[in-house]
Order: sequence, then structure tokens, then C-alpha cells
Amino acid sequence: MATGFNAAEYLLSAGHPDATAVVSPRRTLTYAELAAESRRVAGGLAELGVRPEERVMFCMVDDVELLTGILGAMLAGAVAVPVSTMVTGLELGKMLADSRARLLCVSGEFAEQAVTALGFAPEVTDVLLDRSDAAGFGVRTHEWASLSGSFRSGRTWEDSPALWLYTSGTTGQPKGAMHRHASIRAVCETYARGVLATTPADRFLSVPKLFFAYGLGNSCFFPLGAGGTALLEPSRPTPALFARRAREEAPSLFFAVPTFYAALLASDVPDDSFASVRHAVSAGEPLPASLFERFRARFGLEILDGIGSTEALHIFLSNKPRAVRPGSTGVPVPGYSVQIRDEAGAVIDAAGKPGELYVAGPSTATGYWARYDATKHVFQGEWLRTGDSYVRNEDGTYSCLGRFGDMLKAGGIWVSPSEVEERLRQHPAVAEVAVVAAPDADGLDKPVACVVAAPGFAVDPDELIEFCREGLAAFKRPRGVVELAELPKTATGKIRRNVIREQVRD
Ligand code: 3SK
Repeated sequence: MATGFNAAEYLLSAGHPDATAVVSPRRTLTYAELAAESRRVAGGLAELGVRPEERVMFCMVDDVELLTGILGAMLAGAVAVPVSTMVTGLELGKMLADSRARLLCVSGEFAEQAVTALGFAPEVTDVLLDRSDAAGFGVRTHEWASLSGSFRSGRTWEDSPALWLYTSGTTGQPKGAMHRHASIRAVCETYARGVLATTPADRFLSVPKLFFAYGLGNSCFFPLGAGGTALLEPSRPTPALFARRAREEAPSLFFAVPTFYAALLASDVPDDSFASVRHAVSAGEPLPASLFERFRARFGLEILDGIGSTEALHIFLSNKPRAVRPGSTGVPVPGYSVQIRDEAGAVIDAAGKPGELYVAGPSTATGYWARYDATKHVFQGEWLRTGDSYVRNEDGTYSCLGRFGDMLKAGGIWVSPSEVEERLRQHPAVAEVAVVAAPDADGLDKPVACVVAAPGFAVDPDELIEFCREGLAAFKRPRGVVELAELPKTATGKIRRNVIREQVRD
């Protein structure tokens, strides 16, 4: 018999009604106020015709509206689909069409992308705007403040779909990882409680936004699941902004990606900015030991590096407080098991022998929406294939050696080389191109385009980077361009990416 359970009810009932649940630069809400507002949103969504298990897509800044939107959708039994605000209109349109959402919730800042996106998603009938009254969508529009309707519970179970998170595919076609209501409780009980030992006194400040699985845990699931306080920041993150918010609002837990920790070190923010923080967390890409040491020396804090995935919902391998091994990703989070397997899928027991990392645990997605082959490839029984190359060290900790495939990460976000290459091939100066990861001065991987010039053309790196900025989400742009006389290839004409990677590292 299925057990009735709703993740939003679970999160909204964890804090004392008078305790502060969320603080944004615009508003502060107690748990009682957050619950009332989320219920109003749930009622309003139902009034707009949203039915249980229907998808509601959010392209919004981190603020109270996005938080109540996600909680409201889950309360109504619908599926919350927060998506990146960094994407182009075409990329947003692909996700909208794939999800078959009929309702798109947008912050005024992203109205232009949304208008373009609607051209690719004819099934969208309604747009819900946070504050602005932008027009030109060509479908019915509504304002957040005018949402009303009596709250009706969506009647959900532990295994009901609560949340889809889109992750970029190798071809640039996004895939929606589908998560259950019970998975949200699972990440609160495993990583948040088991590693961070969260309590109602905790105040959570996250650089990664709510639309990333990493940020959604940090700014929604973990603060509310602990009865603590989420500190939301709607603006683009900069070291000065986050150091100021940390000094003014005394977070006890701080979350960022290695690229942001490097930016903090390169900035002149005061060294005592993070004095209130009891744990700083890093995920998204491996944290080099040198960054860990420099951050500890200057800010007096040990960073807990971990790895999670959109498919696992949050962090499943992590360094533990007072037991950090710099340069490693630590040990399995209580509740998760990991294995290292060779290319044939056989488990490698010996320490020091690299292979692909697999993980099993209570928060893995049920699969990708409408992606049979990709689902079969990644979700193998209770095991999830991460695509990361890992090794177990003699002391039982695990270290990342890079990616198994060609995908790469920039600032903690997946980038598909083939998508960037496709864009570059549209430039007249480009005859051939391969995009690979190369480390910057901090040892953090960044996309670099290796280009063979078309006859009669010269390669202008700035122009090519700008060309990518115009046609792709800005984070996908190459950070450098290297001109090559030819691309190394196999006898069958396949580009030898490992050789190119070595060339650009030299
Ligand atoms: O990339 C990661 O390490 C990560 C961590 C937490 C949640 C989601 C992701 C992708």
C-alpha cells in the first residue's frame, strides 16, 4: 500500500511557525507566512487549470516567488520544473516543448527569452509573471499577486513525481531527470543531517541558484527541512555581493563552486567576511588542493568538497568536517554506496585502480522523461552511472580523475562540446573545431576551442568567443581559442580528443 507523502508539506511543517523561513533583499517570511503563501499559490495554480502530475516550468530569479512557486506546485500535486535562467530563448523553448508544460512562470528579467521560447512550445497556454506586467507573450498572462483559489491537496505518495531537473545531454538536447517526493526528504536526512548536522539555528547562503539541483538543496530543501533559514539572493553572484551578505546576515552554512571560491580569493573582500560560517561547501567540479589551502589560510575555513549529480539530486560523496583530505572528494555520504567499475561494468575492488564511479542511494531519479536509451544507459537497477572517472585511495577516500566521456564542466555546469562546436562551425572562419577542457591558472577546467581556419580566413579568438556568446548561453562560450594546423584523428577519421587535451595542457 503506497504511503501518502508530500515533500512540500514535509518542508513547510519542519520549522516553528514563528521562526524565520526565508530572507530575500525584498521580503522576510516566517514558516507560517511561507506555508500560507505556498498554499495560496497551490490554489491559484489549480484555478489556472494545473492538474496533479502536470509540469509547471519556472524560469525565475531566486526570490520568494520562486520558492513559493516550487512549493505550491508540489503541494498541488503538480511537478515543479525549475530551469536555468542562463539559457537562450531557443534552449528554454526546447525544455518547455519537451516537458509539455502548459504553464510557464517567468521573472520579468527573462521575458525576452520567454517570448522566443513560446515560439517553440505551442502547448503553453498561460504565462505567470512574478511582478512585472510585460506583454507580447501571445498567450494568457497572469500576475503572481493576483493568484487565488482555495488550496486543494494534490494527494501525492512517496513515489509521486515532485520535481524534474533538466540536465544537458551530449548532443545539447536537454534531458529531464524525474524525482520523487520521497527523494527530497532523503537528501535532507542523508547529506544535510548526516554530513552538515543541520539544525533550526542554521542560516543557509548559496551561490548556486535554486534552478540547479545543488542550489535547490542548499536554498530550499535543507533550510526548510531543518527548520532553519534560507537567505536568497536574486542578483548575479559576485564576490563583493556574497561577502557583504555574509557579513550582514551571518550565514552558518555557505555553498559555492570552486570557480567562485577562486574568484573570492582573487578579490579584495575582507578576510573576516565568512566569520559566522561553520561549514563552507564546494561541489559541481573537483576542488583543487591548492584552492582549499589558500582559502583556509586567508578566510580561516575548511571547505568540504563533495560531488553530487542532477540524477542523484544532491551530494552523495563528501569530505566530512574535521576529516578533510584536500584534493579528494571524501567518502560516501551515510545512506549511499559507491562502486568503481571498469569499462565492462566489473567492480574494481583494489585501491589505486581507476574506473567509472557508480552510486546507489535513496534519492536517485526514476529516469529521464521520454528518453528510453539514455535512461537504460544511466540508471542500472539500483545503481546510477555517473560518467565520472574516479579512484579509491588507500585511506578509503575517493578522488576524481576527470570525465569518462567528452562532456565537460565550466563553473560547475555541464557543457556539451558538440553543442559549442556546432555553433563555431557556423562561423565562416572555422573549417574544423574540437572543444575540450583545459585547466586555468587555478587548476579549474574551462572549455577551450581548438580551431582549424577555413582557407583564406584568419582565426580571431575574441571574435569567435563573442560569436558563441551571441548564439549560446554565455557560460558555454570557450574561454580560449587555440589555432591548430589540423585536428589529430584516428584512422577512421574520429577526432582524438585525448590527444588534443594533452596538446592544450602543454
Ligand atoms: O555537480 C555536483 O556536484 C552537484 C552537487 C549537488 C547537487 C547537484 C549536483 C549536480
